[in-house]
Amino acid sequence: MTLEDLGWSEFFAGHIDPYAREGLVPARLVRETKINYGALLEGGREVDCVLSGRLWHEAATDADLPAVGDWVALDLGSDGDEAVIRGHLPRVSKLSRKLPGKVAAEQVIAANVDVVVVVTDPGADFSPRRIERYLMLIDRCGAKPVILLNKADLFAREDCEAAAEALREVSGGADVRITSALADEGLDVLREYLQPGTTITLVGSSGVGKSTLVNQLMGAEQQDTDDVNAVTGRGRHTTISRELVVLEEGGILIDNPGVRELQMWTDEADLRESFADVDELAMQCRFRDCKHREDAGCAIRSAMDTGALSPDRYESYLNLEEEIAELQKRQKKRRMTVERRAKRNRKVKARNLADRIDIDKEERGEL
Ligand SMILES: Nc1nc2c(ncn2[C@@H]2O[C@H](COP(=O)(O)OP(=O)(O)OP(=O)(O)O)[C@@H](O)[C@H]2O)c(=O)[nH]1
Ligand SMILES: [Mg+2]
Ligand SMILES: [Zn+2]
Repeated sequence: MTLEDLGWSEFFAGHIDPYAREGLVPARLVRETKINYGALLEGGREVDCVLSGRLWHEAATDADLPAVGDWVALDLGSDGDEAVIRGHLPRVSKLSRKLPGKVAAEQVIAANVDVVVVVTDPGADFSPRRIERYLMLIDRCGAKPVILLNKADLFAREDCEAAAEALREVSGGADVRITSALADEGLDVLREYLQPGTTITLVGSSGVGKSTLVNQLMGAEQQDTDDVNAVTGRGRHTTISRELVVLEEGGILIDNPGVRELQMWTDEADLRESFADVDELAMQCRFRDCKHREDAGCAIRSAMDTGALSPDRYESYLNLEEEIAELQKRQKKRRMTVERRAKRNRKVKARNLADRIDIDKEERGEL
């Protein structure tokens, strides 16, 4: 297995020299747990490794820490030593989202990905609005989006087609395909994208079949799926960590745990940009403060009447306004918390300093 098979390119080669001179070797992160990482070396050997204290301290935010898909410079040490990540090569792309919860922090789902496959089904998971949010994340990442409506074997053909049609309305030209991971139907689209050195990551709700798709493409049971879990009775969330696998025929797949709470790591400008066409319409409304609900002379609603704007997209647009407000509130709160903390730290430091002076005075017998 060459470095190129693992996704290495001229871009990364352009950053490795200073590390190579120190005897460090390039490796791609394939696994990430709370305590360590797994990395693939040229030739295909996988090693456990830990992050150097220095890299940890240098990372200003969690998003700066190495993630699955990243290229790193490894210190293999001598036999028996745990390998240490001493360098983190720049990324060509990163798929990230906001962390669950109310803290405005970014989480990198996968680094250096070329294609992001969003998996859903025509049943309970189906939600064009959620797909729209995924597409926004992917758009920021710079990767190519592909949408799969999986589990086609469980639904009538016309229901699958109708669902696919509804997704095509919001997909902005991205490939929307109907698949059955179980029956190995429609997976050719992924095989097409799986060229040697190309990295594909799969995202989507838990249970939609991401790991089953990976297994099919690998031609072997490698990733844990729901069935395994049914035996251990540990609920539906089967994939616990992000895992990168290299296929024998070429191509790289990153499986992900189901995203339960997809939140956008984005700002108002991004949100607005993704709805530029609707904004354009809004400027043609008769009233400048048009709420696009009951108001007379609303260009957005008349565009819906003529079918130029789909009701779903309108609904998303209305909800996104609320979401922007929410986002701003959270960001403001975070700013205030950070400021409060900084103030408290300054106070503590000042108090410690005062104590220190008192102790010094005491020692000198001045108090
Ligand atoms: N009928 C049918 N079942 C499927 C299909 N794909 C996956 N499944 C089943 O759906 C269940 C969940 O599949 P997984 O592959 O574990 O789902 P996942 O998306 O990896 O889920 P998480 O790892 O929890 O995010 C398993 O029981 C699969 O056998 C399909 O195309 N058709
Ligand atoms: Mg899984
Ligand atoms: Zn209007």
